[in-house]
Amino acid sequence: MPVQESLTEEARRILRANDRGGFTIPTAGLYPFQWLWDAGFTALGWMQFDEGRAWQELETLFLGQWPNGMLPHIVFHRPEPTYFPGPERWGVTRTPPTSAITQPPVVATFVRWMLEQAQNQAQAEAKARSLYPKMLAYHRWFKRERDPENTGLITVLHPWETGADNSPAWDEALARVEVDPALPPYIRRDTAHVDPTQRPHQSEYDRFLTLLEVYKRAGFDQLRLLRECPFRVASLLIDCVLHRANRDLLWLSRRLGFADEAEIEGWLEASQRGIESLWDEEAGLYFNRDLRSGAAIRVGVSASFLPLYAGTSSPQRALRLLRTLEGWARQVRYLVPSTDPYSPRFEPQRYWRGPVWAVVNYLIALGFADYGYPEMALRIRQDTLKLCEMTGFSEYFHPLTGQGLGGGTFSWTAAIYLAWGQ
Ligand code: 2M8
Repeated sequence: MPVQESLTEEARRILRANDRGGFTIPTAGLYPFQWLWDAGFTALGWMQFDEGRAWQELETLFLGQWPNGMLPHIVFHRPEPTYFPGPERWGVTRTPPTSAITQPPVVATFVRWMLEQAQNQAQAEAKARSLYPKMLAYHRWFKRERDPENTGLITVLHPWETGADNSPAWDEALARVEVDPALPPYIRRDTAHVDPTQRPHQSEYDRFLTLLEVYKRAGFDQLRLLRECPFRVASLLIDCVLHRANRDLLWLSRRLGFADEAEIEGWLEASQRGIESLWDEEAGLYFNRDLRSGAAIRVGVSASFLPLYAGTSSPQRALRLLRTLEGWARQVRYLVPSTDPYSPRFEPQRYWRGPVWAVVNYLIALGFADYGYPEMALRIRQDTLKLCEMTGFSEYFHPLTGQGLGGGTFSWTAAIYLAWGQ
């Protein structure tokens, strides 16, 4: 399916309109700052028509990196009143202000791709070389502060870190977070921009905000939070994206002449083991894990297919995943719904509980292509492009009707259209 010229132009226009001078906001009003994994996808979009601007997106993102290596999920480059919680509520006294949690670490993988596809190789190599130590510090932080016992799985401390904020996978773990009776009052901003039926419930927001108070009380001490934080899960989105990012960091280390191979290979051995321990033979899927109870979270989500993107699956497991997704395809019109459409928790229009996300589709399709299933990869690509063509560059889409949901003129959706159209 060829992409439409006019829509390619429209997608570029969206990135330009959302450009705030060196960083791209996801969409005006609803998300007026720079988000970590959005910046990664957006850089891929910029790469298709302005390479210098693409590299700048990542350089700007790393301005928010903490001295301990952590790359925060939001960088508040400049004040904006339309989003909550902003920098005051996070209470991180750094310049630029940031949040205190991370997000799926897509960057090293995308830097590799950008280097591979750059027209301007000299620029790309110089940029990749200067980003490399920062990415290494970030990945070391994951290992040191979120998997100090080398279990092979990263401990995630907030649903926001997974990128899939209100996924049904987090329901029980989040329900165990007791809402802080002294939670400072707050006014949500998201529901002023988007129909509340497409956003998380208030009970979830109270817990999201309670977790911020927990971090502040712990002085953001990660090792202490690993013991004390009431929300602790292993997330396929984080573990699979990090595994692939470490493969690509290893590639970059060799390509650019750094000498970190042994260290990165050690991480990969552990995460290979960790991710494969999340397989469920009966369901034919990978499940997230509740790290407080140790139990599998037995609800299928789009991230359940990401071990293909990570590259940790065996061919047998890959085939089971294919069959599972073929089953889902009989229930919905557009792939890939963010929650198993057979699950009673499937809600086709509520944020991460059912709708289709172009960025996740991109990763899943790559995984199927890598494992020798180009038809499924093509189907996912075609569905994604069709959704954009039918209803525009929305934040997410209804898997049955194709209706565009959430915020409009959305950077990462436009970026995927550009990256996938080439
Ligand atoms: C959503 O998350 C933010 C919090 O980080 C929010 O709802 O306020 C998620 O979809 C996340 O994955 C995404 O990065 C962010 C910006 O697009 O929005």
